[in-house]
Amino acid sequence: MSKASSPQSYENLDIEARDNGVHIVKLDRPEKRNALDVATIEELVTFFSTAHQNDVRAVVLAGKGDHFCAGLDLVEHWKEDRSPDEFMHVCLRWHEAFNKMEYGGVPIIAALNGAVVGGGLELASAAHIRVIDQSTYFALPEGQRGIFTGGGATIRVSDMIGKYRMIDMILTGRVYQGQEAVDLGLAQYMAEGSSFDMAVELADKIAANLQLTNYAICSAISHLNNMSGMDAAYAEAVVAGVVNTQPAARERLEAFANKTAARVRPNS
Ligand code: 1HE
Repeated sequence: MSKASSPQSYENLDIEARDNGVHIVKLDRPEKRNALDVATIEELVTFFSTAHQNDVRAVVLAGKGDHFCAGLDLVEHWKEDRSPDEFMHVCLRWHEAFNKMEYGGVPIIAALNGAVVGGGLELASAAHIRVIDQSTYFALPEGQRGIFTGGGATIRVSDMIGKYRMIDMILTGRVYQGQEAVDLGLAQYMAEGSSFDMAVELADKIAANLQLTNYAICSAISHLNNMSGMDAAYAEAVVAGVVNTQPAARERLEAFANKTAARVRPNS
């Protein structure tokens, strides 16, 4: 078992390390529909801050029970009766966790079922790949609850579906699901069976890539997207300079040159 999955460190996450380096990370408060309280966010910060150095090769992020995540723990928030600066700091810890996910270099595949709402959608949107199934539905109920998004929906959800669709979701509570959700960009895959099984299949495939290549894909692309075109082109060349000359890539290039590597073919 890797350090990242040391059982005594986590109470709100259930973590299973598999032999190929894929880690299954499950939100573990199904009785509260995996609502994100302060303790869960801190565990996400810890896990994703150390995932790369702990040799985690890919993560399947899921929720226990019938719902991926019900968003902000509204009961905790209500009971704490937070001041503005206290809640600002709560949100900054969410950003810490979600930025570690998006920029941390470890591929994250979110296996989404049931409700993926409010902060649950913000969490899912920090993953690199989202897989849904027939049970999954997305919403931003903040408008109805008298609050606002604080975990990056204004950035990542509007990036996925466009600013005005995101505004509509939060203003009206509109729910998206099924193929429509995929077509809009809320997820890349719709599983015929369970989203979890499909996410594991994808993670196994991804974990077989070279780790430095995956690191660049799951870190550099997000950074490059924040830059001006000129700077991004320059930085991309620097990243490619490092990644495309890694010694481990030579074997794969040689296999291609020797015609033993698989060719790219259309889907049958
Ligand atoms: C919760 C939460 C929660 C459930 N915080 N405790 N998010 C929302 O507005 C979504 C609120 N939740 C729901 O709409 C529903 O709970 C679900 C659709 C997700 C699930 O429905 P259901 O019928 O299966 O469960 P339930 O009976 O509503 O809830 C079961 C328990 O989970 C119950 O606790 P119990 O102690 O009474 O058994 C609920 O209180 C608890 N629970 N959702 C706390 N969210 C950084 S800003 C981000 C802003 C947001 O995320 S806003 C979106 C908030």
